[in-house]
Amino acid sequence: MAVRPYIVGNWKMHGTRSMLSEARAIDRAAERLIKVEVALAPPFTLIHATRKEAGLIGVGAQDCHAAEGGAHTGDISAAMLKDAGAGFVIVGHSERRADHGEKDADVKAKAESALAVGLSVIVCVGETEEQRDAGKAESVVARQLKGSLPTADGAADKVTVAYEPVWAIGTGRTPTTDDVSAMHRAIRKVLKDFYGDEAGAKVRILYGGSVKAENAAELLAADDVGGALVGGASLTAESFLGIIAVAA
Ligand code: G2H
Repeated sequence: MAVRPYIVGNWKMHGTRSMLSEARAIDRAAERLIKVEVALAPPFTLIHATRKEAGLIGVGAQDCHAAEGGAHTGDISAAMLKDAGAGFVIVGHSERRADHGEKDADVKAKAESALAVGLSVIVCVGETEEQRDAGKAESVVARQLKGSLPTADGAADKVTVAYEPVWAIGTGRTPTTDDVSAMHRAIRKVLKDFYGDEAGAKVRILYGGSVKAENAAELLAADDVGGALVGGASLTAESFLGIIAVAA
């Protein structure tokens, strides 16, 4: 595991203001857990309030539009996220790719837009079960990375990759440690080819997909796992802090 693991909670489409107490509790505990970098990505509606309530942890968003602004009803730009207090944005989550038809080029455009306003990005990649069964998991993920990663100057310093096998998301199923290790090694190779050896070596690679306190130790021990992107188990302070405690 990385020297200082990065544990990010993705609240997805969960959370009203009543959940701010969970963010506060996570933030208070994070003060003691200096060995772990902790962040939350609440829904857009809670970013500003979470930033105000939780001053120590990172706060980010789950998506942004690629355009700087304009006639895009219902969308949110990277600059708006920054203004609301976000420090990072997740792009290319498989739920966005599936629900909104986002392609690698869209994900890349969003990542570039986020970097342009000074946000960091978490770029998500991952294969479906069908692709894994067909022996294509690594080639699919490599293709997603090459198409989705931003290329602006200094991009590698602001990018984190999250490997989330689609079949493991919210299902309770997880890959074996060997499978995670093999994929993270493959992702590292792509990152070095893409950004150069030095810059590509520094990019953090998170694992995501049904991470909980009970399986976190095993998943975080796999090769080149720099932390976790956590969905369901980040919705309460108790379950999220259980994972953070394992990572510390
Ligand atoms: C994967 C993950 C968080 P969960 O999507 O991004 O969610 O932990 O619920 O599988």
